[in-house]
Amino acid sequence: MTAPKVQDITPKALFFNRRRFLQATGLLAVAPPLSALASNFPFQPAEGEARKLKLTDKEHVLSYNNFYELGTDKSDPLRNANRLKTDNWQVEVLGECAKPRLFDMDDLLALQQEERVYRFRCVEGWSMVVPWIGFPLKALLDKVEPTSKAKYVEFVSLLDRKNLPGQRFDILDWPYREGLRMDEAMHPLTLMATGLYGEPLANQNGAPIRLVVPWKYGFKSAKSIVQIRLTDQQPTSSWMQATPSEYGFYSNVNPQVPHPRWSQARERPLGSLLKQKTLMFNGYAEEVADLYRGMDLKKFY
Ligand SMILES: Nc1nc2c(c(=O)[nH]1)N[C@H]1C(S)=C(S)[C@@H](COP(=O)(O)O)O[C@H]1N2
Ligand SMILES: [Mo]
Repeated sequence: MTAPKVQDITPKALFFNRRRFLQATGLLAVAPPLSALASNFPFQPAEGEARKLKLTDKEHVLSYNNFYELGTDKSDPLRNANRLKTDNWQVEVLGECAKPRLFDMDDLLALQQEERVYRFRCVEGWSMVVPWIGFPLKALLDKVEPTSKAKYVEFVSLLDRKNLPGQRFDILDWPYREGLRMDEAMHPLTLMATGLYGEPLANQNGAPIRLVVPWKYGFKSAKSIVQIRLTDQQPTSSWMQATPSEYGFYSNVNPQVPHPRWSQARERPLGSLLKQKTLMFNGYAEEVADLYRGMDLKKFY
């Protein structure tokens, strides 16, 4: 399989424009509702510099995964993908906010979907470039009106011990939990992804909705999210709980701070035999360095 070219996504761009047209003319009310199962999956294609990054082959992104609920080998999530049940999915947003609420997938897909081509770096040393589709997390959080006490956001993935084979073992303290500081969560780069390569997310990539935080190690990008909690206390992620000396709260990509057991200076892009240098904040320093001004990044790893 080869990476899609701009011309391949043109029909979807047209569909998107049609939707915008319907919105502008007030005709959307009579258009069919959006659904993850719909054959049309409308989004605004990525533009600008990001489009110039060389995309990782879709085949790698769909078959080389970390999703411990579906097994710990890289090939397990694809093999066990049908064990993840995504019907009637809902995401509960609650905690420090004025309007806590349950969102179903139609609510979430109605938030304007756009394509974002991001670098993605796993803490284990491999990397990829993925054309995600989704919406900024900020668009969702704004809907629930966070209070002034909302300093952090906790993400909780699906708990389904009956169906998810990995949850029969205490590899991690299930369900998988991750967290961000409020300003990180509201940052325009922070995405709730619903698709990749022009299609709804495959189960092994965290269907039907996952987080993508491109300047942090991959494990921060929690998959198959069912709950988002606004809190006044820094949440403890599943990885922090399992191995606090190796995994901190921030987990920003930083080639100068080695993992206790290996260097983070270089990475291997999936599909390539050669390694390349890892960039500070995974190449997003210009956008995010200000969030950490004055912090000792060795201490806040
Ligand atoms: N719920 C959940 N989310 C998860 C994981 C997981 O095991 N469970 N693995 C993380 C890790 S370590 C990485 S590198 C990315 C991998 O995403 P991908 O398989 O879509 O490339 O998902 C992250 N999100
Ligand atoms: Mo990872």
